[in-house]
Amino acid sequence: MNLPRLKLVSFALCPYVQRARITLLEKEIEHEIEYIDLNAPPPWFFEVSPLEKVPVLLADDRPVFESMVICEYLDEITPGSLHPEDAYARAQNRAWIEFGNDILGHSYTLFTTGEERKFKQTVAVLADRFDILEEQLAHRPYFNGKAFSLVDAVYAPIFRAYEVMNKYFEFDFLEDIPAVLQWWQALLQRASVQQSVPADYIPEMTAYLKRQDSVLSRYMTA
Ligand SMILES: N[C@@H](CCC(=O)N[C@@H](CS)C(=O)NCC(=O)O)C(=O)O
Repeated sequence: MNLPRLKLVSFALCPYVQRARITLLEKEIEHEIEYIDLNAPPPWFFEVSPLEKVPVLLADDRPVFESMVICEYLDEITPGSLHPEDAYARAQNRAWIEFGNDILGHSYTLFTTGEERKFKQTVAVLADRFDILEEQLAHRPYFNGKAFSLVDAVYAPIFRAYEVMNKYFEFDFLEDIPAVLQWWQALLQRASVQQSVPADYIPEMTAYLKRQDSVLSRYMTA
């Protein structure tokens, strides 16, 4: 494979970074990874990231931004595909990826809101989202069955973050979604998923959540 020199500009806890890294690992693509401090990014970061967000992929120093664009770019420049071959199935997968982005948005509110009312509302919204996901899951062990795909790469980081929160807060809705939980476990056992974060992810994520002046952080430190 004659690929560009690839560097993934990253933040250690970012779920959007993780999906790109999972894609790199699944497709066995040689790459470098550079973690930056999002609170004090290096000056060059502003030149390569128009929205000042990670991930950014540098391909022969040319930036590609937006995590799903990065995943699809990586998928396209390497043999085989992490998307289904059938166009309709691919469209469905992309729609469920959008749904995953929506879950991530609400999850961020869950991590950060300091208002009890907003926290409860967000738990209710997420319960609804996970119920919808439960209805949708028709295959095992991954979203499309045996073949791991980009939709799996998107949900694995979500489940990993919930795994950390679960130790401190009981999400009642998790009791009624057995298919999601099976998918969750299958993903967390996957080598690419395990290798997509630094070794200290759990303590770092725990510390990050506790640092927020949020309802969740109060549960975590109670
Ligand atoms: N839509 C973007 C979202 C990326 C994103 O929100 N990244 C966060 C870190 S997890 C970030 O860089 N935040 C910095 C900021 O908003 O200033 C993508 O999919 O790449």
